[in-house]
Amino acid sequence: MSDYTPKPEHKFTFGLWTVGSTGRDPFGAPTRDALSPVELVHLLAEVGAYGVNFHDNDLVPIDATPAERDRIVRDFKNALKETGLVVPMATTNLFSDPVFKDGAFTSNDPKVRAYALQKTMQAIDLGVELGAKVYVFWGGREGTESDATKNPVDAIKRTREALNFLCEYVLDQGYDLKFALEAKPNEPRGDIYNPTTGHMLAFIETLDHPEMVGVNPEVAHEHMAGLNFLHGVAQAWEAGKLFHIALTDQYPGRYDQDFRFGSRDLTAAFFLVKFLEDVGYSGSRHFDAHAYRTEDYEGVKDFARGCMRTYLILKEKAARFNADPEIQALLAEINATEPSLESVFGAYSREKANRLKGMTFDRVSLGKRGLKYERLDQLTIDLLLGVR
Ligand code: XLS
Ligand code: MG
Repeated sequence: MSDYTPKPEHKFTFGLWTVGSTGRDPFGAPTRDALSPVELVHLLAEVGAYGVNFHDNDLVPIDATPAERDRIVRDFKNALKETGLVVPMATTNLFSDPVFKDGAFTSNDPKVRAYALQKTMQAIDLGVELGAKVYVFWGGREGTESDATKNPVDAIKRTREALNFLCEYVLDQGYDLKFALEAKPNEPRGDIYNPTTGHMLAFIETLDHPEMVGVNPEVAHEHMAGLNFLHGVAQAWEAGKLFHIALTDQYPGRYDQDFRFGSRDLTAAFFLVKFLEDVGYSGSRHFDAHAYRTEDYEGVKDFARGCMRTYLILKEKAARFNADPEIQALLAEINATEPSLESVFGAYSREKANRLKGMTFDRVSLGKRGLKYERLDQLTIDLLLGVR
């Protein structure tokens, strides 16, 4: 029996807002009393997490006085010291307060846009003070219900201007901090700009400092859009842009369910974990989900333990997949090379193009060949179901 105990080297993190969720939803009041940030740090330490992330206002209320801020930060730092938890990531709440009802960086009101910049700089200072090396931007309110209200090109330009400004701020302060942009197609806005990781990746290349900016893909958000999460993550990784990742679970086409990691689509979770482990992703495994509304705080601990346990079980399954002789033999067969064709691949040359044009391919027999993918997939399922 393997040991599925979370350890610091697994880099399992949770947001204050995740285990701190009180179970409020659009149709119902909280089912749990709010815990303080210090209590949440102790809860996370008890379940074996490595780190804790926060929005500025998860820690310091939006209307706190400077003296209150200092006391809260001091208490939080003490809790971190007592428990050994670290803060790898921080972010800004640019969505809860009514001032952001029409967005922050994309608001039509210049006063709101300026306030959003001010609030984000202060939140960056707070995150850096507590040790964050990654700063997430999730533009929950950066969108519309009616496209009569906002010009989408203006929205993109405003977002770019804000991120360029904030990159320069980080450089000017000499902070060691990278930005990770988190996409979501909708909720709380009817539609949110840059709705998928793919949109974000394209947008990043238009910034003044693309090297400082990557993505924070979230399982639930891509599944809401009906997309294959692994493919978006792989594209981000291949582009050197996977700065952070948000692990949840979600049925496609629904509201943002943020279920316990691996609780809905085990196969997708398996291939995701296998990918992260195989490529050697070294960032946080951040669980951006929350416990069912039916739970008390014992249930919240069950939720948090479950996220980490499932990750570790799937990590073990990935190692088995990689060591399984039958699976590996099939993969070797599927990926067999064709020495006679190697010289036509790679960089273009006119000579190669002419050679390729002169070749004959047996299209019909190529089309008839069975690829054994059914067998490979069933072996994977057997392995996942524990009968292999
Ligand atoms: C909400 C988002 C949010 C971000 C951080 O859907 O997932 O929690 O991760 O602002
Ligand atoms: Mg998230």
